[in-house]
Amino acid sequence: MRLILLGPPGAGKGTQAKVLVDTYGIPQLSTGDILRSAIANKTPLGLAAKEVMDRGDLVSDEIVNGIVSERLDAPDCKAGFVLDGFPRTIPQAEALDKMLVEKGMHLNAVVEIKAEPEVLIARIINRARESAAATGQTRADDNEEVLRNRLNVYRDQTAPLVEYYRGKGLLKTVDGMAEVEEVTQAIRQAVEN
Ligand code: B4P
Repeated sequence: MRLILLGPPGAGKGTQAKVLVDTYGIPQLSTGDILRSAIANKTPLGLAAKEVMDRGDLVSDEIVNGIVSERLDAPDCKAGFVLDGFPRTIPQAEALDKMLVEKGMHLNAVVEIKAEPEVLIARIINRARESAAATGQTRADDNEEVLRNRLNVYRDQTAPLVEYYRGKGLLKTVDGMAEVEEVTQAIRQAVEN
């Protein structure tokens, strides 16, 4: 099973990817998690990405494409994967198409998780509150001002991927505003049909 989860910030890509890992026994490839881990470890990649991510902008296609290409070569990706947060631009999608051909792989489905902006804002604010209460820390990009920029970036740079994948006959759309379990069921139904 080779899947892409597409959707605005807070739609539940990360939440659902973790469930799909257990359901299908495939790894989650989250570019957001990989970049945050590089920032935490203060690697050169992390130093380059931090300022961009803190503003809610996108890290360069070149950097992210390199990360994904390398990750797809790992043995655990042979049987499949769920891409969470990649691709996020048309050039990233085109680069992914090329990588998959070179690696002899193909996608089974691209799942768009849809949710309204008010719901997304409420979820992210809630995540920030819960994280602050539990650990005393929040993601630098989990505040309302940066989130509004992330939503604009999604509309301008990522939303065009919906038509890109519809054109390839791969697109499945699910309602991301339902309960987590219901969204999981909808995704399973969409990709298994
Ligand atoms: P990401 O890490 O991808 O994260 P995200 O946009 O916050 O979203 P996600 O949809 O995963 O939300 P989640 O499940 O956690 O990106 C962060 C940044 O990294 C980007 O802004 C960019 O700078 C950089 N980046 C990443 N990939 C890149 C790329 N390819 N190119 C360039 N830059 C890149 O859900 C959010 C909250 O909602 C959680 O608290 C969750 O519990 C809750 N929730 C989820 N589903 C719910 C439901 N059904 N009901 C109620 N609550 C729900």
